[in-house]
Amino acid sequence: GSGKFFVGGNWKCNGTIDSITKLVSDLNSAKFENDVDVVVSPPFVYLDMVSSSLTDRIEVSAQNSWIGKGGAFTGEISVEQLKDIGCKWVILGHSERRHIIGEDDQFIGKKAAYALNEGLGVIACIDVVPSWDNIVIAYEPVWAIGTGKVASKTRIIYGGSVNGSNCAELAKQADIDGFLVGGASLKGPEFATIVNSVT
Ligand code: G2H
Repeated sequence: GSGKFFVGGNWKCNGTIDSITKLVSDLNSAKFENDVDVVVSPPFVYLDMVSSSLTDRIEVSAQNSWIGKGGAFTGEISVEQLKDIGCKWVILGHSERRHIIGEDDQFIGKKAAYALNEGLGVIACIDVVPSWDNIVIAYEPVWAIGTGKVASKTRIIYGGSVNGSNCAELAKQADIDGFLVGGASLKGPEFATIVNSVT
């Protein structure tokens, strides 16, 4: 791995005030290993509530953000608004947004650039690669090409049916720096098990 273990809980479009209050209380009383970045991503309408009731040990993430500054964009949420309520991260390019909502690489790329420029962390999702066995990632930031300046460290996390039973085996793999967890992140104790699978 190339950095601190990272575990994100993607709550997707799930939860009510009641269920999320319970989940936050379970997360607040869970014991997490020190060596892991822990992030949860509630639906927009609960983001502020979660951000203000959750322990500082866990950071919050949005599940989407607008491509630029806010304004006349009905139904959208700006990066500035996310930062205003204490949100530190945003998930961009999740397969559900690509396949169900129809977002494409260019649109997602614009969102990522804007969010990063404004200081949000981006959990960038790639979904069409059938197998990673024959891939090396060539990260070539424009500012580093031919300028003599160099970058950087990138964490690669795995998402897709991670749960309390398979996390230990997955976490052992040298090229997995963490997880993006969907369904299993809706249960506090199981999510804690996954966070603590750090090796
Ligand atoms: C993939 C993943 C997390 P799940 O969508 O984003 O969800 O763990 O439910 O497969």
